[in-house]
Amino acid sequence: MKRTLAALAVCAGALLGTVSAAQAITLSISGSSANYNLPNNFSLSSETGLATGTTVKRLTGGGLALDTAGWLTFSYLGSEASNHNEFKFSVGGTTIFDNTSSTNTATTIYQSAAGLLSFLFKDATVGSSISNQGTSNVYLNSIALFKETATSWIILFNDTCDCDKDYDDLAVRVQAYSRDPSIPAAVPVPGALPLLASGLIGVGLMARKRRKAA
Ligand SMILES: [Ca+2]
Ligand SMILES: [Ca+2]
Repeated sequence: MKRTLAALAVCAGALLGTVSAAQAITLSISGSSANYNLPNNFSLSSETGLATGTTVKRLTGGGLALDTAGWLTFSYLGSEASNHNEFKFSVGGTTIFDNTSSTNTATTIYQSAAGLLSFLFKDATVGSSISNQGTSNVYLNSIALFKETATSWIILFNDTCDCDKDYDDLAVRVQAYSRDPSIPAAVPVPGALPLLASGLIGVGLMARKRRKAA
């Protein structure tokens, strides 16, 4: 009986291992940032779930980083700005969101290496830009981050207009996945069934052997 329980424990452990291994990925700030309370004129509360007084992390040399290679989705949340602002992924690359465009509703998926994410905000009105980890200790043309969960962050941009520090000039949600979220997941338990079945067959054979020996 002890052997039977041990064999079943091995099978159960293998099943749990299959499930937890697929979930290990996190986004976090690498390097320095400073607490910043969103001001009274922050105007994307309903779009972001953030409000006046919410403490965000203003980047002061740090950046948002993935702990392991994976997939990212970016979602447009909104923009309150008179300037023309853009959000790009892979620095200098494709514009994903543009606050003068009406087609910012799609969520886009990108594969990313581990380490700092390669995103960029551009204030196209004045031609300035700021990349992840590119922010110095100033408010203009800078980025602030808010952690929703270990895999979901809101990225806030304050553009180059020297008129406020509202961090609502373009807002994006980034979410991390250990696998491509556009491909339907293989259900982990049926996938591990052959392992469980072979364990149970082994247990059955051992019981039969013992019966024969008795
Ligand atoms: Ca602003
Ligand atoms: Ca604004």
